[in-house]
Amino acid sequence: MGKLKAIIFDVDGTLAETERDGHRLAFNQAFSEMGLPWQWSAEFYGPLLEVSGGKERLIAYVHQYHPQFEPPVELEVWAAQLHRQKTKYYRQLLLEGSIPLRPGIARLITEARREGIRLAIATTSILPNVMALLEKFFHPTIFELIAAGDIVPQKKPTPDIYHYVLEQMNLSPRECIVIEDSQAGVQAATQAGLPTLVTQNEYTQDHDFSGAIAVLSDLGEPDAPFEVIRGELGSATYTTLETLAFLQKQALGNG
Ligand code: XBP
Ligand code: MG
Repeated sequence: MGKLKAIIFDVDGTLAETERDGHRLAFNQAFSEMGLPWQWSAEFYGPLLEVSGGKERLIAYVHQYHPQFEPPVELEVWAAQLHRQKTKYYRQLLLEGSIPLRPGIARLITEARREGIRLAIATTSILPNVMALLEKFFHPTIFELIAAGDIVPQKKPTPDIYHYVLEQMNLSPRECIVIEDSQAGVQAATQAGLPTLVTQNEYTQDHDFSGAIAVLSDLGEPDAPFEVIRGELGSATYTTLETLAFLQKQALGNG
């Protein structure tokens, strides 16, 4: 036991910069459509990400910034309606092709497939949004399991989604590595006992990643090396399966 058998990927902020250029803009479009004068700037959106899940984030925003707001129906019902419109806009943005994959993602997934490593997704985004991204860039069947949104009762930072993936795929945490971009994601994965590599981004660079094995700027490419924020990566300058196995071994040694 301990050989690397599976990679579990977070989606938003990890596979692509979907938050700033996708979810945020889609919310703004939905606000306009509903005649609301609310618009989230890229800067304002950062702290809102502390709440995982689009519906949950919207409700938290209303409570904090518009406590007097009186929706025509119960707040949860109204938020679900607005979120459905937001989903429509988000999918459009992805299909238009304005959001690329982050460095190294496509290369690593190709290598993993070639070597028979099992692949899974663990995200708080709802399934239609995840599928829009996966369908654009991959054949979604390359992911053995896509665990998304409301499939578990509680979203990250609780470990529920990772427990679900391990159970469904009959894997031990020691056989996997997780790639995440946020503190909530690291907390969720590490509470499930999973070794976790972080590729941070502009929204998460100040997060506390203390449970992670290593923190990188991104996965890197042969001609565009990653920056090591924290961790022991040997002589690697971009992430390969060998790098992941090296990191996983470190995590098992410490665990
Ligand atoms: C990130 C999230 C999501 C998205 C919005 O998820 O917190 O809530 O911002 O998604 P992860 P929905 O990093 O786990 O992929 O609107 O689809 O809920
Ligand atoms: Mg994320």
